Amino acid sequence: MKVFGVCPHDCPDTCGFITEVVDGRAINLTASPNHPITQGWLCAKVRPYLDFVYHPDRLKYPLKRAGPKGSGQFQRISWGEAVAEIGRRWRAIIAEYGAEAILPYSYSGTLGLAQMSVASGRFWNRLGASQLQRSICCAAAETAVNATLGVRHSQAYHEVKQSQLVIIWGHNPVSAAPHFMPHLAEARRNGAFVVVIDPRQTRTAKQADWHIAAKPAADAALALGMAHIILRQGWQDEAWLAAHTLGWPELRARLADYPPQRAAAITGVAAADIEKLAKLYAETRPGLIKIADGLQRYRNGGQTVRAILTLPAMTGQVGRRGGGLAYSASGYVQWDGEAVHKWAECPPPGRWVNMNRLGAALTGEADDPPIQSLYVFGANPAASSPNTSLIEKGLRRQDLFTVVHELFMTDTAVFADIVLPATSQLEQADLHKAYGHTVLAYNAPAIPPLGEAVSNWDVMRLLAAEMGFDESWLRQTADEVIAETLAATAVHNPLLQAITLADLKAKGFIELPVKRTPFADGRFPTPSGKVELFSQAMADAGIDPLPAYVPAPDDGGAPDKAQFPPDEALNLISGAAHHFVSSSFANQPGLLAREGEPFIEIHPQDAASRGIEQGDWVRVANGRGWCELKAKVTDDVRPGVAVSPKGRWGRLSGDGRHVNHTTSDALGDLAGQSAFHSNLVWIKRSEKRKT
Ligand SMILES: Nc1nc2c(c(=O)[nH]1)N[C@H]1C(S)=C(S)[C@@H](COP(=O)(O)OP(=O)(O)OC[C@H]3O[C@@H](n4cnc5c(=O)[nH]c(N)nc54)[C@H](O)[C@@H]3O)O[C@H]1N2
Ligand SMILES: Nc1nc2c(c(=O)[nH]1)N[C@H]1C(S)=C(S)[C@@H](COP(=O)(O)OP(=O)(O)OC[C@H]3O[C@@H](n4cnc5c(=O)[nH]c(N)nc54)[C@H](O)[C@@H]3O)O[C@H]1N2
Ligand code: SF4
Ligand SMILES: [Mo]
Repeated sequence: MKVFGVCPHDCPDTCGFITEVVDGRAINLTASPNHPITQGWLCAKVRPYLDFVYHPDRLKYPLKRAGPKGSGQFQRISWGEAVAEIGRRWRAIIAEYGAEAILPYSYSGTLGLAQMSVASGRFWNRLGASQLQRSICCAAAETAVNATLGVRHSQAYHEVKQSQLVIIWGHNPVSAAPHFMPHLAEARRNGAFVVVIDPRQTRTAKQADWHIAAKPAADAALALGMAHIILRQGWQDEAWLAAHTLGWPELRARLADYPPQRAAAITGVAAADIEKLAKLYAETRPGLIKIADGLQRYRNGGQTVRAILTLPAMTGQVGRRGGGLAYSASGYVQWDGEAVHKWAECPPPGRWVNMNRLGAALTGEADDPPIQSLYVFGANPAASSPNTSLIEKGLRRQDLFTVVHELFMTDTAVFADIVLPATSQLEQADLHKAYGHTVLAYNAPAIPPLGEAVSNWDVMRLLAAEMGFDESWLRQTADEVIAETLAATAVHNPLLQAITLADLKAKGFIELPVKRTPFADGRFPTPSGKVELFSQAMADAGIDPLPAYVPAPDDGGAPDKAQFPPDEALNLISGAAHHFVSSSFANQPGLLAREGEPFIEIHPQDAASRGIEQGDWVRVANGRGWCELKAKVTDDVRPGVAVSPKGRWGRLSGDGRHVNHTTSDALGDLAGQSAFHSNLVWIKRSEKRKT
């Protein structure tokens, strides 16, 4: 038997795959040959997917804690016992503190409609739990793009072949969006010039015609410096600006603040190079600027994205084939909010907890009421969320009742009072839209659940029954949830109007009939109907309505200075690892072997001044915490910058720690965005660990 499936992981490519099943066991998993994005190949992470599904460490039964929190001592219990215990504890918490003392925490283990979106919505609203502000990844960029263009629409990957210039700005598609790369290669063969702007010489930068290693968090100054030059030279498209933008006169005045010398001082890019880049961008049409989310994980990330958007607007390239901005396609389909959350039937009581502040929230910041129970699924905050030391402190609280629903005994699950076993994508049904493209795809269950694993949505149904909730929308199967949401969304979204669940099941995937070039009609769903260079909505919210460069400080402070050499701090960037997806897969032996030991890249100058040699174990520390990593001395990073990819599990590292013990839980400038890379660290050779 062959079964159509969809990769559920947090990746814009949302690939199609086919599982071959014999006697209830998956024996082969291959790329969908005719999926328009996947085109017959899977990335290095998901090719060995059956090793992940059948990993001997898969959790197969519910567990109850049988030792101190975090000790990893558990005993097996039945599902009946687990659900009854959760109900008993929650009823007591609700009686004493109210349901808002319960916090659900989920994010990107799967991106499916039923198993993530609806499983994070309906039951929790019915319960009246605290709302989670889901801002760990892309909140600032989404808010910035929506405020400026009105919606997140992007051309298809293959349309890059129309571009003569491609600026990949703070994005590493070789690792993070691999199916874009063959199209970029073809664009280059057609003569396109490719620029990568990144403080690190990434795998993507190594393939570019020009790599510009700007300082971290300085991109707004680079973009506004380029805009200043374009204006000075009169290269802007005044007619387009007059017809299609709001706030050009105000922005024009603002650009006086960004002469090339100032932009050069902020960015560390020579003024001559900024001049050259501005000229290249203004003269090479069409020119595509492709961004993702890495470059906005700073305290100034929202303004950074607003500043970059001035460039396609000034040159009149928004809506031009092969030009404009490629960010995200997530705006084409927004699942009907009512079907997902049932907000009208169960209005949320109103307390929001920012997911980036989990440690702070658990240790007192959320005090009305205090959080007495945490329910984690599809997320691994003790590995992936910022300021892990504080999260661990919260998870150790004796009076916190923690439930973790997982496939593996993660850094988070090890702190749970109750662990519930989760199905993998091969064992559950779901519907997937993508944030990188517009193919909608259905994932059919291919094999029965391993052991007693249960899917996220099916656990919500069990918990609803335990809590005595009898709404029909808490009893539906995943397929019924999908059919209802699809139909409710189609009422207001013409792209879905002809599509049914039956079609999706029969075909596996359906390409949505989107227009080839976004904004080609010159219409923007902003309040003014124009590209909002000036945003009144932002002004009303007390935010600078014009793009600006604002510094992105880290006030986390230094570690005990007496123990560290007196050098300057380095700015530590912790973006995507090539062989993991966040912390997912970072326990797979084959992928761990390919990624190598947990490392930190530092520039030879910075290594020399600290007496650090190639391969030394180093201690990386600041006021929030520390971890030990192996030094890779390399000029792939600029002086003053260090790089250590995200995703490692403390449980699998010699020191029990990882890079998020150092990262900041301060919030960015828009929408409560995470600021992982606004992270100053001090580094010295490890006294304990030798190579
Ligand atoms: N292999 C792999 N793929 C992934 C993921 C993964 O963990 N591994 N994660 C997935 C997720 S959750 C997401 S959100 C996406 C993210 O996709 P991307 O945004 O492409 O990934 P990142 O590596 O976070 O960031 C991209 C680049 O931004 C650079 N950068 C950091 N700071 C700055 C800066 O100040 N200026 C500029 N110009 N560049 C900067 C980093 O060095 C990095 O190379 O990828 C998804 N895909
Ligand atoms: N230092 C640093 N940290 C970062 C970032 C960074 O740039 N730097 N980027 C951040 C970003 S962009 C993101 S999106 C977050 C992601 O952070 P998270 O959303 O926490 O993602 P993961 O760490 O991959 O953890 C997902 C967990 O879900 C589990 N899982 C998978 N499928 C299912 C399922 O169907 N059901 C259940 N119950 N569990 C499932 C997996 O086993 C895995 O343990 O990480 C952030 N962390
Ligand atoms: S992680 Fe991305 S590239 Fe790899 S199979 Fe999944 S969707 Fe495709
Ligand atoms: Mo993300």
